[in-house]
Amino acid sequence: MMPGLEHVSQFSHSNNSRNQRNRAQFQILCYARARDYFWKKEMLRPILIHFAFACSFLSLALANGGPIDGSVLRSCGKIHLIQNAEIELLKEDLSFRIDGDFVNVTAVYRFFNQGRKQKVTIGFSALLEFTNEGYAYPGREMSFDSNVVFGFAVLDAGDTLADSVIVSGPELPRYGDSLQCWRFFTIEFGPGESKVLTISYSASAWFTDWYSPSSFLPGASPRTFRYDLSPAGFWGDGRIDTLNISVDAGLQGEIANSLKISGSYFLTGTGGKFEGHYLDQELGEQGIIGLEYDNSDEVLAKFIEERKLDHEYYEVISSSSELGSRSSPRNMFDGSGSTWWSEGVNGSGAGEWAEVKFTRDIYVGAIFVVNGMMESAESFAANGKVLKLRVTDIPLRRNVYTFDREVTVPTAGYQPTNGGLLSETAELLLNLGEEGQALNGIRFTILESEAGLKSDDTCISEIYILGWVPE
Ligand SMILES: [Ca+2]
Ligand SMILES: [Ca+2]
Repeated sequence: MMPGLEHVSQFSHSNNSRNQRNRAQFQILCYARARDYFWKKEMLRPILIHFAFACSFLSLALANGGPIDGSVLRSCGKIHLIQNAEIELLKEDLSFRIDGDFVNVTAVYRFFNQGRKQKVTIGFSALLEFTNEGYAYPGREMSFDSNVVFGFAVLDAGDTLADSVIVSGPELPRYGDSLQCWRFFTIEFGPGESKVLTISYSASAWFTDWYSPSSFLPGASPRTFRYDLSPAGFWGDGRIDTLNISVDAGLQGEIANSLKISGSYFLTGTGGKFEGHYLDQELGEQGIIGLEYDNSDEVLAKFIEERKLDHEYYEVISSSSELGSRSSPRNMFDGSGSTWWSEGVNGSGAGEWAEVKFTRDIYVGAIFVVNGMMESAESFAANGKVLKLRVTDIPLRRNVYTFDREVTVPTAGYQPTNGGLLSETAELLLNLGEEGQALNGIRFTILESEAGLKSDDTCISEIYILGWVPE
């Protein structure tokens, strides 16, 4: 169907020469071949308006470790462009909404054709790169319609435009190989016609998460996303009357608090929402807007939800005491921040314990805690929190343990979930490494506590036990 495609696919990026210069040559070569194909088919010359995110290379290398998750989206754009002097880009509203590992991009362009009736082909490009030999990230395939870039749509006055796709690169990509994908849309402009085009898609930020044998938990890297405005300078005289840029980092405190915006545009804002408004801009010189943020709590929360021990392995949950019927130790394992265990003796309850006995020996890899009464800021402040816990197995004889640790309990203060998972507010109590620890159950004994403003009863909202069941 596409004679140019086979031709292009024969080009294989050398494994041993993956420096920037060769990568650039590769892109230009592939583009030249695709462009020749388009020209031979007498399609109009494509104008590639934009869409670029070239992400900084993360060279994390942990001995005996390996990648567990990541994005192969390396960059987009940065290819040869053709000026169309007749069609002016009057206005661009560009917005980025960060959602976990993904950035949702919407660009609304207002064009004006001051020339003849004409068809214009607009191209969008994404460069994907394999960075880990023999390891295709699960669910993150190398393709334009994938978990890396998806939901791509171009609307012309409410109508979705049909597109054609070209993919070039080796059929079986290996470490350092690149895959270039293009999507082309053809738009018809009448003489003197104004047009509003809306382009939207979701793209994964660039990241590589790792594990190491010393940790049961994944190491989350920062997420980076880069977007190149300069190709939009190939419309008209390269200038734009109005440019609006917005970044929405969402209600997630973690992402909004860690977000760094780089580039030549200065965006201001609060509460996770940032904006910039600019007049009469030279787009070709504006280059890249970079976003960098941290969502490691979210990454950990996903891991907690995936690896938390199934309740079918909880035989008995009990405690030395509890404060009435609303403070059962079972409340520490129900996934709710509005339920808690509270010891039931006078004072802060030093020496009181709660335990979960397993139906069989379980390998425990990590334990997380949501300390205090996390129901609301008021109840958190009013009630006691634990400062130090003794974490043991269930003793078969009084005071004889095979596992025994004293742990200082991290307390990050009251953390609203903002509609997210309670596990995002959980703090790490114990990390027992890749090998884990075989246990018949776990007993949590209060050693020290901090009284609340209204009560000295010690409360724990939730405990997550992560591990696996031996064969
Ligand atoms: Ca609970
Ligand atoms: Ca008490």
